Amino acid sequence: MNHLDPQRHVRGESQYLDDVPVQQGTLYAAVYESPLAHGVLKGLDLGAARRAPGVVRILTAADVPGRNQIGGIVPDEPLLAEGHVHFQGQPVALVLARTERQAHAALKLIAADIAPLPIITDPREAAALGELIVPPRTHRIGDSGAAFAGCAHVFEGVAETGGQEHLYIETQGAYAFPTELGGVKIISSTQGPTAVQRHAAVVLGVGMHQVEVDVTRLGGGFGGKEDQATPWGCLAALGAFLTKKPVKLVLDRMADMRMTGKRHPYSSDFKIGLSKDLKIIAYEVTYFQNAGAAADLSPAVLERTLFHTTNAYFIPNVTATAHSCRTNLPPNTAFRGFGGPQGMFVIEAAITKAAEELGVLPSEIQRRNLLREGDRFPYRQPAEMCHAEQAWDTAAERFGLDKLRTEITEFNRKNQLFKKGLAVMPICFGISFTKTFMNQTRALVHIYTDGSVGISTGAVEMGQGVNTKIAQVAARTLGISISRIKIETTNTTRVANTSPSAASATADLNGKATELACRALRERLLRQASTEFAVDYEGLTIENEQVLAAGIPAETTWEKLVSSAFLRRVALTENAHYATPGVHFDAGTEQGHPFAYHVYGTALTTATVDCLRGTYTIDAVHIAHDFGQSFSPAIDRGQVEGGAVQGIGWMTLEEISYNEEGKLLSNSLNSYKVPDLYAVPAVLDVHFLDTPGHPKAILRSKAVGEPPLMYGIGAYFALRDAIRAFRPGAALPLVAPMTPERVLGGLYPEALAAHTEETAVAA
Ligand code: LUZ
Ligand code: MOS
Repeated sequence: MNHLDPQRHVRGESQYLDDVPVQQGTLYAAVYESPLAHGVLKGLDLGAARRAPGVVRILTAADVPGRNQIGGIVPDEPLLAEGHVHFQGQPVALVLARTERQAHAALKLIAADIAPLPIITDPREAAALGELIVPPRTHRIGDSGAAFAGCAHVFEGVAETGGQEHLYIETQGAYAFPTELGGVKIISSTQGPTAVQRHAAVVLGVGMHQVEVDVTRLGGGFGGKEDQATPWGCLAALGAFLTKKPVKLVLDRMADMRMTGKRHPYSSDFKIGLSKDLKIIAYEVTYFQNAGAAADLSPAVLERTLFHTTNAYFIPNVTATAHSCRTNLPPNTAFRGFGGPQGMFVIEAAITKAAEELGVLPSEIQRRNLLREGDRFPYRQPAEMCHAEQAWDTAAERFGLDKLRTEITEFNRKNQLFKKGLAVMPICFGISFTKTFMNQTRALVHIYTDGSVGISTGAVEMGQGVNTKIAQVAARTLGISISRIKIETTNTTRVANTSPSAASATADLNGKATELACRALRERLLRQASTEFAVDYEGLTIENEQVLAAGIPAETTWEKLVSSAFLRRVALTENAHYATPGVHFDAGTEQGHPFAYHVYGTALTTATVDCLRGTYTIDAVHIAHDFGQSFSPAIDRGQVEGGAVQGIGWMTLEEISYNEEGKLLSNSLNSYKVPDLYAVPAVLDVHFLDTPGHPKAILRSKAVGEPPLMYGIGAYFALRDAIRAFRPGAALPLVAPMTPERVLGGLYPEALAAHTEETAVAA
């Protein structure tokens, strides 16, 4: 089964937000952003902009009829700035004009009077000043303090990871229409239609039933539209509500990069203790998350960091404390992995540091400490149907870990100016929203009288192929061809109170709801047939659109079954509710069973560094991945390949840079590098592990969205390994991304230090 969409994409037939035919009278919106990262907003001069050609109206916080508040977890985020500004790029005013060009031209005529306040961009500095978004949280198992005393080896260090720009190909935007009873309909490029609906209702001061949100598909999300599609949806809705005209708001690329939050950078302290035989006995870690200027999803991201503190390892004594630190940057947000990758980088950094100090291979420590069946995570859930060792051993054998290592050693012995490196990256990722209540959804299935089927769920298609998977689930369950099935737009009036399409759980949740609805319909149709033909219900099935059983006429097709059921007034619509069973978590004790299951895998990464230039290639990534029983192997393979490359980008090329004023320097694709065709490893091997899947995964096919991103962490450590082949024994900082500059600094620390000094003197 191939993804249903790509042919339409390539022909230009797929409808994105910007392809929606424009209605007559549409006004175009543009956002006036705070030019300063922190200050008191004393005044706003809108006079000249109001008089500019085409400008119809300019909206500020004072125009909000309901509450000027879009904070989700913490109500700390105004839709439009009020009293203070907290980051550069914060929306302050909305210009509505007859054309997009006129709206943007008017922005230049607006002046804000802002009394500057001190700017914080560093999370540790924020923490020292008590600027925390929520109180710190600690996950604890065993007694790490006491355990260190009994350790043969103890190492400490600092690890840092940078942000990451989502770079969805379709930028943020929304198109809102006034509706007749004083409500709005919003076409939104969002992963969370209900989030847009809920916040728009608050902002407009109306009930949620007055706000309809509709999503056809997104040109990428990656977490960037889980929460941060909301401001643009609400702003367009506000414009439409107040002017009674359709309002369209689409961010251009640079505005999107400036105004939206990114993956959270983290700075962390770690301490790791090992026994003589390299068992990890104790681990302590303190995370400082750079949350930006408002909570957004940061507390949930922080929580997932804690859940992934020990990655795929069993550690009996752990103390992990996490701080969400308020800084004057755009609020950072969900990004594929959702804090998990940040936590996993630190344990890998700790293991690598320990290995380097002890003169052993990191893989010796890694392999010896992998999770086994029944081992408890620090949050007490046991590892069940655990494939950590199987994934590692399969990768090692199938892809020849020992041989790779020998080849690399041999290469490095023969070459002075090029060095190769290798890293093994095991992953373990928990599947479910960590907020238990979010693990629910619904599917609404209509069978039409001609036998065609329309399905609505809470799932948003963003390129990940969820619509294809849902159609497959329905086709299998009903016994019909996939060509009869249409997956409808995601719409809040058809399926209400949905969670965002996120947490890798979308196909599981919405697939299960679809399966339940289709089972109920199939049962109803077959009961009807059993009555009609006086045959035993138990013996009936539908296969290839044929109703099969002794005593059933051969011409009893799906279409006949449906039309005769309709004539006998059998309901052809079903609405099913699915809530993941067995998940729970107590944030008070920090214990429970938050995940339906875990996904495992192992990647072997090799890289070559040009030791004159600091440039490098990631040569090969060999992955053994736990898909369970994949029923869409083409889609699933694509998710693993794309995830791995996105992870490599985060760990190597992609460097978000703000200056001390909180101004984004990496503000375009000239200054922000993402993996392109040339950065993709020449070899990207994905092996499907032979695992049974999990009953809580849809048709036992495991969630595949986020876990593979963390294979990219291997690229960082492979590069580090290559640098240390050039400079044996080098003590390198554990700071990501490993850009060519950092590689050069690792190869020639004295030269780089001298150069930095010279530049400083020259400046
Ligand atoms: N979103 C969320 C997520 O709200 N909760 C989660 O646990 C999560 N995990 C991954 C990605 N998005
Ligand atoms: Mo996501 S980080 O699952 O929106």
